[in-house]
Amino acid sequence: MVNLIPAPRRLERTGGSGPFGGDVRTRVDPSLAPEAYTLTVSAGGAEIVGGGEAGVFWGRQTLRQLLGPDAFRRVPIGREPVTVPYLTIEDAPRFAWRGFMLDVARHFLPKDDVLRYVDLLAVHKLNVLHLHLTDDQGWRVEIERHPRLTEVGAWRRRTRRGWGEPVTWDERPHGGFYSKDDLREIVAYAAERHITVVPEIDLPGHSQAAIAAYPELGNADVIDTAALEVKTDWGINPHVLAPTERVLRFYEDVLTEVLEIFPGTFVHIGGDECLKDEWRASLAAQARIRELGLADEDELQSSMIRHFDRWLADRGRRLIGWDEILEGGLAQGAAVMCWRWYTGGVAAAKAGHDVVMCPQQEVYLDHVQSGGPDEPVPFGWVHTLEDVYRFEPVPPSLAGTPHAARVIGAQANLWTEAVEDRRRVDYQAFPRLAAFAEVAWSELPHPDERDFSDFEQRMNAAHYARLDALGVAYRPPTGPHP
Ligand code: TNX
Repeated sequence: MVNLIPAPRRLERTGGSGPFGGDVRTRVDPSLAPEAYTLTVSAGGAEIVGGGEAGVFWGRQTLRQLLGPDAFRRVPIGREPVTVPYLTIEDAPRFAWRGFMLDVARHFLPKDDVLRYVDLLAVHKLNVLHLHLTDDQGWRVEIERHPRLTEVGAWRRRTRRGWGEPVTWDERPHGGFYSKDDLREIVAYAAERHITVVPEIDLPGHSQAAIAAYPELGNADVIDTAALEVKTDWGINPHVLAPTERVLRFYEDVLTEVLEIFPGTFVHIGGDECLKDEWRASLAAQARIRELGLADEDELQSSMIRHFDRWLADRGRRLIGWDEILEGGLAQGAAVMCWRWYTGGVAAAKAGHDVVMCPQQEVYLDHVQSGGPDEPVPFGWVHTLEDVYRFEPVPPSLAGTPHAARVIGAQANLWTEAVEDRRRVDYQAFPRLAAFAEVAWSELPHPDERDFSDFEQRMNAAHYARLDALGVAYRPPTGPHP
């Protein structure tokens, strides 16, 4: 049986099957789209023709799935030869941006675990790894010009366990960070697999770890910023960056070093959940509003985002941010990552901005995957495997209009407030990331017409066995494991 995930665009069985001797011929045919490929398996071996090296690589991933679950082990375990079905596949992705966001700020994930996720994305033909590198609870990227960001900002005293009640605390300090070379290694490893790593430096909210390291970054005329520590619990935080020139310069330093590590086009500057109360109370912030001739605090945030939009554009890069960057006016070349339902993404697409859809109502992998009492991370709305399979990145208000092309892709986000280690990451990510990958890659029909039982059958017949061979601690289809 051929149980591919994600499903290819066109598959034709050419009759019969036979032992596979490992003979794979590859070539590039630039008349195909760069990520498109054709794969032919016959008695003469396998041939992969890719539009570019990326297409060849995705073709190899498909062939690997045809070789059976043991092809996903680190070394052969001697069950050769494998029998492969003879067939022709023509395949190409629906979306250019097929992303997965890993929040390594709330809980630090060691470098090896990140590299392993790069491999898991490649298996599923996902091509963007968005690393959420900074937040209130931790700063995870070494910045040589401002060493306290990691000396102080990468460590917190203790951690509030989970979300909601009951409140328990882990009294052990938690932390860690990636050296610049660690991140260069992750970027290079991903590039070998045709995956782009998008760094996120979240500002002006979600920045308490930076303020704890450098109190002058905060609103020191409103609160005692020197008393702030790296935040030890979760939620939306009133303590945000000061909207001053000095802070802009500091973050230019940070981004200069970030650009040295990450060669990709897009740089994510966050922009989400910035409470404006401190700015309302701050004489410095109010003076800045007057100086710049702005109407209000929303425009003040927008002026910061516009500043970095221009700054990045001058360096040949593009800004992407959470959909709050629409408030107070969106910077010219900015792309929007839409997490609050589809609303901001639709508005941005209609205004001619590129959009990545990742609504929290659909594809937040930190949310529970059943309504049962035993889910180990009891947070958020229920997103079952089937719910994720029925996620449609292009909402009805854009479908069939010229603006639909502005939706350059989709992303599944895994926040880690309550996700403490790689085992939990696996549990929350899988199997739902496999369903997401099919949504992002395959041309699926309207959500109501999607054949979830066919997807489920491919999962049960083949894909769980692949995940087993890969050592993924997924949520079993029979229900939660502790
Ligand atoms: C909202 S999504 C956040 C994150 C939280 C997440 C929890 C977004 C841009 N901000 O800071 O971790 O909800 O689901």
